[in-house]
Amino acid sequence: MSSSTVHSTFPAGFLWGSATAAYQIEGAVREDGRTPSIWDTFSHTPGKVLGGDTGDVAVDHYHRWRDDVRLMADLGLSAYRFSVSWSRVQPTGRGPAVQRGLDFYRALVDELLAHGIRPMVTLYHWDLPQELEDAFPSGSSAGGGWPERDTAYRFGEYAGIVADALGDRVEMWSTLNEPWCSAFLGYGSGVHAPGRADPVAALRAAHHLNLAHGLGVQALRERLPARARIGVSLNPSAVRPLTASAADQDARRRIDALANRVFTGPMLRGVYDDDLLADTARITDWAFVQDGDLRIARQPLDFLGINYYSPAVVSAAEDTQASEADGSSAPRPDGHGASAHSPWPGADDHVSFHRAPGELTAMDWPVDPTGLKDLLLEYTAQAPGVPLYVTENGAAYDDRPGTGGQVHDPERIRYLHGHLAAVHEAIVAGADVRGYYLWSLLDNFEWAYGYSKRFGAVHVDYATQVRTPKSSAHWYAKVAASGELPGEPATD
Ligand code: GBH
Repeated sequence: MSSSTVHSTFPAGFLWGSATAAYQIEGAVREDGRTPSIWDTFSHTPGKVLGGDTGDVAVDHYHRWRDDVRLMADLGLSAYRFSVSWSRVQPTGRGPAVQRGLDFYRALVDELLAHGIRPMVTLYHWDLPQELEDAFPSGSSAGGGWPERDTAYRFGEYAGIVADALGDRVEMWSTLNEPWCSAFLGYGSGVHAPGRADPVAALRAAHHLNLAHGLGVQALRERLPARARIGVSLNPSAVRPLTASAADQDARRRIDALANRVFTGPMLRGVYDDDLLADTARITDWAFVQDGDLRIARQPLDFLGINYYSPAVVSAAEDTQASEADGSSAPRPDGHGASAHSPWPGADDHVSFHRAPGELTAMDWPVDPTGLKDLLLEYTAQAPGVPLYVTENGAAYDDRPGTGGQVHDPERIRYLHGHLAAVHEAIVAGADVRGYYLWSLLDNFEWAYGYSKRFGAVHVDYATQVRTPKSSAHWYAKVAASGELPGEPATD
């Protein structure tokens, strides 16, 4: 590739940020009127999270937010993406807001702005108030939550509450983080909260998340000043066929429908594609989609957020023996490979998953930045004129402090370098990418993996809560300060 003297210069004004999510960092789960979310319940259910870890304390950000903002300022970051805990600001998921909950986020935002850091608020990063999951609006015996239409309307109201509280000081708003995970890991495979495993519930959840997104955008538009920028963060799958055969290409098409177009269809085009409806026809007739829903889901967007970690490789279904042989069917808590239940309604008889080539991170996710470039160019074509942000990208490695206390993480520097180079290549090829949010600012509660996986640019000693920027944080700070990516990662 390029020699170390060649630098890639990012556009002026490009945002250099980091990202977090409420349940992964805040802790203080019983303070100031907060009530349990589905992740509190799930993490306290034995066997659901590795090591029995919970977000009860997490990295204590609810008390250490001032220090954490200082950390970002010291690193010279210009942007920060965080999520609001719904059950902290509207504990039952309906009715009046709790002022102390809102005050926390107002103070956080003011501190960010005082340090010249632009906040992006994500309204929903997977932590539904438990009371909404327990509500049975249509008399369903399985439970409420996202499979129920009412939840989408509750989200619209909640969006209005947060907009009223923060709209005078926050410009960038994202409705949902990765609705695929909420729907298909939460209600399909059950490896995420609320841990239900029901393919129909997963598809209903996907639809009601699309509806919630639309209602949320409407609520924000009604309240926010014209300068506000409203979007959504998706985790599109960079899905590739194993071979060029027609059968493998059809497997790719199926997963593209279930991973990507199930959200971008309604949100960008106001439709569920015919092939998605046909592929899932044996499971549901989609009667839960009511007249007008797709018009609501399709709202003009000011940006699209792309979260990317790793590509996926699929083929036409093989016999089980073959897929076991390449390790692709080992049970994993993130939806990769076969779990007891599938996150791919209707696709299992048709599709096999394979590990993409490349070095593996501590999640066993292959490192392949070309997937990010491909997605940025694909969504440039799919949403012409809509600016893109990489709202999450990063990697887990087994980081430990050395004898001097420093945390040396050259693998993460290489990962970030490769992916930032891919972003730059996409920009050169015509993608309008306006910023990059590293996942994550801090080591934190990595969902079903608990505290066993460290994604932070800043190391956290969970026993003492001491924060130590890793070498990748210092490296990223230099890139952010100069707006230039060196030709080689320079990991020492
Ligand atoms: C993000 O999820 C989350 O937004 C963030 O909270 C989390 O901490 C971070 O990433 C790291 O995990 O196509 O079946 O093979 C990303 C979760 C990881 C879910 C890859 C889909 C592949 C599923 N995604 N996974 S599959």
